[in-house]
Amino acid sequence: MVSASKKTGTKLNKFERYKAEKDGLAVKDELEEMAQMGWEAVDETDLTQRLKWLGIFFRPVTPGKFMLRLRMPNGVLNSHRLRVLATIVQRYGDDGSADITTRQNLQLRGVRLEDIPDIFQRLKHAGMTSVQSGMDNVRNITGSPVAGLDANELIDTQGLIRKVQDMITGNGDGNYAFTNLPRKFNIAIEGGRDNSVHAEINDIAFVPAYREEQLGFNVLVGGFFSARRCAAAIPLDAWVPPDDTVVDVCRAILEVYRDHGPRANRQKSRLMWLIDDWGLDRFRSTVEAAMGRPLARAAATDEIDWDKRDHIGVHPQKQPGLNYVGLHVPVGRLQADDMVEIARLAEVYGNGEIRLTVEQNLILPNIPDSRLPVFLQEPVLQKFSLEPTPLVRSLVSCTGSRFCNFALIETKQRALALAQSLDQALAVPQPVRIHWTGCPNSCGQPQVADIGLMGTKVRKDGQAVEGVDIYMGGKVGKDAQLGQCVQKGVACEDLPQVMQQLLIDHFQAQPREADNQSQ
Ligand code: SRM
Ligand code: SF4
Repeated sequence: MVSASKKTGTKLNKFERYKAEKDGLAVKDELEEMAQMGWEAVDETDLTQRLKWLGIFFRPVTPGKFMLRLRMPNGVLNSHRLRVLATIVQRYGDDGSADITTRQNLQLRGVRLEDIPDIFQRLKHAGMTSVQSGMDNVRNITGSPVAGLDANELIDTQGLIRKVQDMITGNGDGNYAFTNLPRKFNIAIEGGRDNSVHAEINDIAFVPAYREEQLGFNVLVGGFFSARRCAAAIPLDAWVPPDDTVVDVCRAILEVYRDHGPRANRQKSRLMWLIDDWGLDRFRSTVEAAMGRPLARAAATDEIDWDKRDHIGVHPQKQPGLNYVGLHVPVGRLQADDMVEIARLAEVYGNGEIRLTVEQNLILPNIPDSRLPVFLQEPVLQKFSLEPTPLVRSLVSCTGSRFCNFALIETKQRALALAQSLDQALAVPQPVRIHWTGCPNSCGQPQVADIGLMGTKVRKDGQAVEGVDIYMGGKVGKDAQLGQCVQKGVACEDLPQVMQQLLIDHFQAQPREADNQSQ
């Protein structure tokens, strides 16, 4: 591997400098010591930056109470794992909780550094890892949450996604080959027809496509969101069969990005900036050289031809007599008791499996028809509904100011309260996907929403108050496209009226009073 400055021939920014001084992954060997000395005594760069290589995030908003970001390849977990995670957060009382993320992953809250060595032992015994889940690493790899269950699926991606994760993370122990990328990196592998993964917003995405009657994947590259620029992924003009070639392509692209990606300016370091600089032909041929063999040209069309589903409610599986049931988890937040209860439901009614979705909800698969009537009476379904109201149903929200120091506004609580009150005020004929994000980093993906709300500060009556920029026009599933900013600087306290009008004007919503009068 070449050093970062030699790779680019440019002056290193402060992130590149500290990575060059000591690789982030190296803190793995210092964890016991850090746990013993206490977080206040840990070197500042190790504390606030390098620990993220292990998925441990110092939260300036709640010092001493860390966030632990896991990896959940394809969003798949099971009751045993969920219980292990519940017992971890349980010990932190009111501070302990978990969030389902927009990359169908889990983040634990309230974690203390002194407990990390023990927590990591437990994760390892349960076959889980949090390694390389933050900073300049490859994030959780997403796939269809109904992989292996959906009768209309084309390719079951679960095995491939695990293999790609194992390649990148050294089977979960950490892999120095990919711990110093120029920036974060996202990979998605879609096996269904509805683009459940938002392929277009990933640095690499595989989407199903037939080439010469063989089923495989077309490859897209360079999609990303950042405060400075948002770009949809573009075709690499490559097709791969659904086998180890997928792993090889990921490895080759990561090597090319690692060795040649721009590192001078963090705002211009994502993969698309390299592709812009080189042009697609040079990028593609360098990837081929890294693979040591040519790539097949892309199939003319892909098989993404469905609108996106949200998976909420009861759905028959391809296995006769079995169903998957999507539970709505309001803004993705789970308490320890919820996690224990969900693990119990998965075992009593299903086969112990649990899936997570990029809409921050969860799915319990493999529930036989015969057990459905009793399952549907379970009290916890009052909280995690199978029939949420239309605006609550499709709500997504990033972490916001409660835990994230980048946040310009509080998101999750506000998002839920507003959706609930709008659902009461309006009859909305179909779900409207509303995504909240607390700052321009776009973790809550406002650009894929029907209505996206991005946190900002606005001036109202001479005061700086919390507000949003409004995005509209995001289309998901077939012919996905990114939404655009349509209105800037709306104060949050004015949002109920503004949103009400948008829903009436663009989504056929009717005020409930009028609704009642017409009956
Ligand atoms: Fe994100 C940074 C949360 C998905 C773009 N993101 C952060 C940090 C780590 C900032 C920090 O240190 O506080 C946030 C942690 C807050 C916390 O305590 O939870 C954070 N991002 C999240 C999550 C949890 C949002 C959620 O509530 O679901 C998502 C975790 C996914 C996961 O499991 O790994 C999350 N972040 C995303 C996405 C969406 C996606 O991947 O589909 C994006 C936009 C897509 C992309 O990256 O291209 C996203 N996050 C960012 C960025 C801007 C990246 C850039 O190139 O500029 C940052 C800031 C950065 O990296 O400098 C960021
Ligand atoms: Fe934090 Fe901003 Fe990401 Fe929300 S969008 S989690 S506020 S970095």
